[in-house]
Amino acid sequence: MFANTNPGTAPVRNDWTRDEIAALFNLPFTELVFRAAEVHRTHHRAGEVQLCTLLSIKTGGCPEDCGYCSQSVKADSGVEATKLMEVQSVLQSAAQARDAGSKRFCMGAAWRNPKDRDMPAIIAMVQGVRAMGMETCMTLGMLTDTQAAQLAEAGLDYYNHNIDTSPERYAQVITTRSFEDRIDTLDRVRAAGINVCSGGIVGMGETRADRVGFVHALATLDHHPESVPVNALVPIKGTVLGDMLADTPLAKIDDIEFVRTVAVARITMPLSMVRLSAGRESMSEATQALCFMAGANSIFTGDKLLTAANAGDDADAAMFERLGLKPMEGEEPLRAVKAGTCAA
Ligand code: SAM
Ligand code: DTB
Ligand code: SF4
Repeated sequence: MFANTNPGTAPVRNDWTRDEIAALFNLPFTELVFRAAEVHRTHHRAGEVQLCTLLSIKTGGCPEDCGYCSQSVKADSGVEATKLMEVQSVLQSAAQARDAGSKRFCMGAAWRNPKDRDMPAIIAMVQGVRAMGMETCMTLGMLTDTQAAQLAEAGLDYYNHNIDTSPERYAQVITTRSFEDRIDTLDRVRAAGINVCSGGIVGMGETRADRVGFVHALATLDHHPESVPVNALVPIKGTVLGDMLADTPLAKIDDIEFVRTVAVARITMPLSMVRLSAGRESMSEATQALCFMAGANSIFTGDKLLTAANAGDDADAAMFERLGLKPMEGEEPLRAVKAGTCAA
């Protein structure tokens, strides 16, 4: 499988086997990061990282039981449930994000699925944020075909819907929906012509084989997600997984294994944006630097994610300065084609 040593002419593959992905994970660390960096440089401007901002437009009270999430009604996390924000307040936050240098605005709602009565406000948010010149992303739970079409019509750039972990482990993390439900929504989003954003969480006490299965599930989709967030679990007190990690600290994933996951995502999905998402607040700059070397090219800025703390703009500006990184102006600049052979 490694016969083609020129990543510039390597085809974008959707036929990865689990053995091949496991072999990537098993490479000596520096070799793995080197290969990922080669792929990264071939398809992206490696010194640039996209700045994105997250906003929770509807927080808490979610009927789903995702074991990592502070917003589930099953979690005793102290997060209070709110109503859907007013469109104007969302647009105000978006304008602040744009003024702070963000190029992408991601809006998240703690829903199993949006209700049809919510759609006019959601559509107005997408249109308003787009009109500010930022890329838009929404994550609202499961969608019907009609809702996906409405979001496409509104001009939504990306829909985020994570597979979160391997198909085998899914039911241990979430019981109120299935892995297949997740794939069905991704198919609807794709069919509606919206870019797909799908990734997951590393560090939930899963095995290496689960991380292989997680990347495999994404890298064997007919079209790779254009955007792949890799979150490090933020252990939140009162959630099943947050409490489990507090009791068994040895289950915490080590930084090198996290970087390996980023690198394998980069190699197997060469054209995708790989987003270093949640968990940076407790990550050293050295680990983040390794993630950027291994192909991550997006971060969430600001001091809050949806409910959890984030690194903060000052810390990020200082890190960019120290590492010589530049904020990305336009997205995916070297991406020539979306599928098929990519001779960059
Ligand atoms: N309700 C929608 C859904 O589940 O698709 C959207 C919001 S949900 C909070 C978006 C994603 O955030 C989840 O799929 C998960 O990957 C990530 N996430 C949530 N809580 C997290 C945590 N404590 N640590 C890391 N990632 C987390
Ligand atoms: C994603 O994969 N990570 C973001 C975004 N998509 C919506 C969310 C991270 C949430 C972290 C936990 C919290 O803030 O509650
Ligand atoms: Fe609800 Fe999304 Fe949190 Fe799951 S991850 S509990 S669906 S908000």
